[in-house]
Amino acid sequence: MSGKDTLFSNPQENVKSFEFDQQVVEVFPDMIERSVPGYRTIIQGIGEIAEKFVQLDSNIYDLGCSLGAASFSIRQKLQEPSCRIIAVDNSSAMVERCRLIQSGYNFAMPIDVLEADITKLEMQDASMIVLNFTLQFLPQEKRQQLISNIYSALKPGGILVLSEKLQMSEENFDESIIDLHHKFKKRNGYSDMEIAQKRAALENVLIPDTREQHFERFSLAGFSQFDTWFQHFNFVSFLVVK
Ligand code: GEK
Repeated sequence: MSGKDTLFSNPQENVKSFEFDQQVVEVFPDMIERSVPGYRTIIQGIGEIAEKFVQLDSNIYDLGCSLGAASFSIRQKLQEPSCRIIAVDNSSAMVERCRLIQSGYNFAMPIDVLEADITKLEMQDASMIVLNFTLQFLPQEKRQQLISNIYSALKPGGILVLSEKLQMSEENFDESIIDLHHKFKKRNGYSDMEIAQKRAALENVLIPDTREQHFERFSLAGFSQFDTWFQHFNFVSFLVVK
């Protein structure tokens, strides 16, 4: 059903800003797998983390769900009919395909796929909230409010899993890690031109924060327990407990 990502394989005179549109939906699984180091491990880990932390009679939110890979992993590990997964994305193309994919499986745990802006979403009674490579696409000034909303929506002992591309605090070090990431993409079949054009398309669209910025946001929201559970180059996932 999904194809190979060749979206940036031809030279473009003016590279347009990246959007999660129908073209991206068609190649999304290949794109994310070849671009994000550790993506598959993180998706699997999200299921394993759910098994440990999800509470009975609670909601699980997958914010910026794309095609629902994280929701799918949770549902595979946790067949709990008293819980409900709410998968949310504001791209109608993503939501439509996500609904199609998820409807093909018959799991005990119900899933609602919503087309909505996660910065305006009302959440409650949650024991797990996933932001898997989504926060980095929000305007920076909206990020604290979302993390604080997540804190309020979580039950005591509930968790946030936040995966992000990181910016290293020190400039030279950041450049070295970015170079390692680009070599990772090259090994996965992307050409130098594809890597450069994708980088240009993501400029001002994907804005990474430093680890310190993330930790400060968690503290400001009220969280006192958080740490990195996964990192590969500048791609990281944090486990944050209320
Ligand atoms: C995965 N989590 O495969 N409201 C709702 N959705 C949004 C918003 C917003 N304000 N802004 C961006 N998105 C997925 C991968 S992709 C990451 C997440 C990537 C959505 C956007 O439409 C896209 O589907 C998703 O966030 C980011 O586990 O492609 O690098």
